[in-house]
Amino acid sequence: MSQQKFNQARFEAALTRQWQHAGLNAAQEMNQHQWWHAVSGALAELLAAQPLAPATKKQRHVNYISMEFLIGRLTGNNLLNLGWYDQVQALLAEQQVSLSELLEEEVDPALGNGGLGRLAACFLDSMATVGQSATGYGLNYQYGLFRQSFNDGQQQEAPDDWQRHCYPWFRHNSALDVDVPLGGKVTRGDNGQHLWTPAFVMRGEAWDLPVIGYRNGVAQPLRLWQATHLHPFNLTLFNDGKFLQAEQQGIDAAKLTKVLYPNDNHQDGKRLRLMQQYFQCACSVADILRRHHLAGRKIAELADYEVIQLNDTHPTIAIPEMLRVLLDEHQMEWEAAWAITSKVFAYTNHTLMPEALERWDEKLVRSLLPRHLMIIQEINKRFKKLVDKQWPGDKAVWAKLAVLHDKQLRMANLCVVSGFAVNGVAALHSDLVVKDLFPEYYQLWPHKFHNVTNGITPRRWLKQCNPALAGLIDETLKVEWVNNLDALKALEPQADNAAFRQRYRQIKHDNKVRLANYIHRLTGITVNPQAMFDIQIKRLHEYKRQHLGLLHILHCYRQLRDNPQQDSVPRVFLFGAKAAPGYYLAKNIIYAINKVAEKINNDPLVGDRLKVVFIPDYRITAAELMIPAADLSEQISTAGYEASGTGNMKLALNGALTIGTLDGANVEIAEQVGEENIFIFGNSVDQVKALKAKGYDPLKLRKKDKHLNNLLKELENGFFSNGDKHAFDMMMHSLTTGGDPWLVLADFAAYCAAQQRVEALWRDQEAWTRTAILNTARTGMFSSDRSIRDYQTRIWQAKRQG
Ligand code: Z16
Repeated sequence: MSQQKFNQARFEAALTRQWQHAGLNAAQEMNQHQWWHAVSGALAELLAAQPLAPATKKQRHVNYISMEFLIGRLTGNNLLNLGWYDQVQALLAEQQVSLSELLEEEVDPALGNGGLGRLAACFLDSMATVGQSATGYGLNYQYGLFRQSFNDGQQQEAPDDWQRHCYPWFRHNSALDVDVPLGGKVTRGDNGQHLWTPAFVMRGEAWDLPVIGYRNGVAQPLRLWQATHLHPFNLTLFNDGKFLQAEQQGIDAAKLTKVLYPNDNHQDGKRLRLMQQYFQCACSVADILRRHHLAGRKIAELADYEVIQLNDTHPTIAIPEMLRVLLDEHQMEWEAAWAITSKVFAYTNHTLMPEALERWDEKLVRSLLPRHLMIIQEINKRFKKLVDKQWPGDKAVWAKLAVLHDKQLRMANLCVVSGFAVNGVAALHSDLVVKDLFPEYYQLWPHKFHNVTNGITPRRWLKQCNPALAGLIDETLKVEWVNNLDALKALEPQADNAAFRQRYRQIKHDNKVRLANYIHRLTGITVNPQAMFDIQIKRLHEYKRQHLGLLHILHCYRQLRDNPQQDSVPRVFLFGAKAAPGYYLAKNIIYAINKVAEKINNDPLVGDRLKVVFIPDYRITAAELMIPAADLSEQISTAGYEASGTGNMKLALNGALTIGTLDGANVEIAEQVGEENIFIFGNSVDQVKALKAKGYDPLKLRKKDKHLNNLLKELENGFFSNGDKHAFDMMMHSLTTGGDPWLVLADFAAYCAAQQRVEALWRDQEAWTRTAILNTARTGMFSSDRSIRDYQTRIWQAKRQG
C-alpha cells in the first residue's frame, strides 16, 4: 500500500462545509476551538470517503478486544501518519492560523488507566502501520479517567467529560447496532434446546475512530461500543400507561458506558463492571460473526480467518459468549463449537498480582448471565476429566486449576483452558507466568505459552513528541527509521562525535526549557533547565515505589542541610501519577510527596539545587511533554511486580538514562543498551523471594541504619506537615510496622548508591550525553512494530495445534 495523496481542493471544500455546518458565514469567524473542530472534521470526512484498505496477504484478521484504549489526542497524530502535516500547516498559515496552536485545543481522550490502555493504542498504530488487518474493540465511555488536581497537596478528582458527542473523529454507523440481553432465566425448549429469556435488552451502537497507518494508505477502525436503550423502549408498559417504568430501561442502559473504572492493576468486582464487560463482548462477538457471514464464509471456518486477542482477562466473557452463539443460535454440537472457539481466542496476561487477577462471584454471574454460567460449568466439568487423568485424586491441583471453585469464577483460568495461546508482556514476566502463576497449565499445554515483549509506537513517542530529535536523526541517517526502528543502530558511532553530542544535548536542553515553561504556567514553580530532570511518571502504586523515590529526595535534602557548601548536582524531581480514588495509601503517598515538595521548594538554603514538582493530571498529553525532557528515568518497582513497563521504553528511546531494578522490560533494556549504560540496583526477583521467605523485618533495618531512621523520623514528627504528626500515618505504617511489603527500606541503600553513580556520570556531561545517545541508538527493538510482528509469527499466524 502506498501513501494517500493530500487533495487540497477536497480538503478546502470539506473545511468550508464544516464552518457552514456550524452556522458561520466565513472561515474567519471561527475561534481557535472551532478551527480545531473544523480541521479535524474535514480530515475525518476525507478519510471516510476512502475505502478500507484490504488485507495485503493471507493473514487472520485480528480482533483486539480491550476495555481500555488510551489513545491521546488524535488530530496531530493522524496528520503525521497521513503525511499531510506540512500541507495543512501551510494552508492554515495563509489564514493566519497556527496549526500547532489549534492542536492544543483537543481534549485528550482518556479512555484508559495506564500501561494496559496505552499499549492497546500503540498496538493499533503498529498493526495499521505493518499492514496487519485489525479491528480494535472497546467501550465509548462518556467520562474517561478522572481529572486530577491538588488541594493542599491532596488529590482531588473531577469527572472527565471529554464531550464525546461532538468529538469530530467519530463516525457512527447505525447499521452496526447490536442488541444485548441481560439477566432473566434459562428454560428448555421442545427439542431440549436452551432458551434464554433475558430480563432486559440493551442496544450497542458502534462509534468508530480511524486508526491510520504510517504513510501507507491504511485506515482501519477502533470500534467503541456505546450503550443506549432500545427504540422504542418497552412499548407494552408505555401503552399500559406505565410511562416511568417504560423509561426505566433507557436509564439503566445509559449508565452502562457512563464511566471508566479508575483502577489500574486492581479488580473491585462491581456488578456494573461485569455488565460493561459483557456488553462489550456481546457487541464485539456479534460484529465479528456478522462480518464473517457477510464475507460469505462458513462458520466452521471462523478460526481460519479470525483471531480474538484478549487484552488481559477483562474481556474473557467473550469466550462463553462465542460458545453460546454457536450452540444456541447456530445449533452446533458442543464439540464443534468448542473446536472453533478454542482456536480463536488468545490471552495476554499483564500482571501476577493476586488483587488484579479477576474473580467473579458465581451468584453475580448467574444473575446477569445465567446461560453463560451453564456453559462455563460445562467447560469446567470437561476440563476436570483431563486434570483427573493427569493428576488422579489430587484435590490440591484441582483447587488451583479449576475454572469454577469456591463459588468463584476465575477469569485467567478460563482463558488458559479455552484459548490457544497465552502470553506475558516481557521476557522476565513471561517466565514468571509459566513458573509461578501457571506451572501446571504449562505441564498440560507447553505449546500455549509465549513471550511477546511490549513496545511503543515511535510515531507518537519520538517523531511527534520530540520533533527536534527526530529531525536530527533524519538528517544523520538519511533513511526512514520511524517504521524500521532498528535503523537507529546506525547512530552508535555518533556517540563519539563531539559535534553530534553538542546538538543532541542542545535538543534535550530545549525540550527541558519547553517543559520548564509548562511547569511554571501550571504550578508557578520555577525550575532550572540546567539541573538534572529526574522523572518518575506512571500510575501511583505501592509496588511502583514512588515512596522509594521520596526517601531518596529526603536523603538529598538532608545532605544539603548537613553540608550546605557542598558542590551538589542540581536536580529537579518530577512526578506524574494518578491514584485510584479508593486507594487511600496511594493518595497518602501523593500527599507526602507534595508536602515534602512544598518544604524543599520554599527553603532558601536549597535555592536552585533541589526542586520537587508533582505535575497534576498526568495523562498522554503531559507525557508527550515530559518524556523528551527527561534526563533520568525512574523505574524502581519491586522486582517481580512490574510486568513490563512501557514508559521505561519511551524514556530510554528519548535519551533518558534509566535507574531501575531488574524488573519487567528493564531487564531487556539493560541487555540492549549494555550494563554500563544503565543504573541497575536492588534485590532481584530471587532475592526478593528469599528475603520474604526468611522473614524480612523493616524495623530491624531501621534500627541498624541511623541515617534512614532520621529520614523516617522527619516524616513522623510533623516537620513536613506543619506539625501534624499523623499526616503520613498510612505510608509510614506500610513502610515500618506494616512489614514493608514492597521492600522499600530493603532497597534504599542500594538505591542511594546507584543515585551516586548517576551523579558521578552527570558531572561529566560529555560522557552522559554519549550514554544518552547510545540509549537512543540501542532501543529500536522496543518499537511496537516489532511486538506486532512477534504476535504474528508466534501467535496469530503460527501453525495451529490440536
Ligand atoms: C495495567 O495497566 C497493567 C497491568 C494490569 O493487570 C492492569 C492494568 Cl490496568 C500494566 C502493567 O502493570 C505494566 O507493567 C505493563 O507494562 C502494562 O500493563 C502493559 O502490558
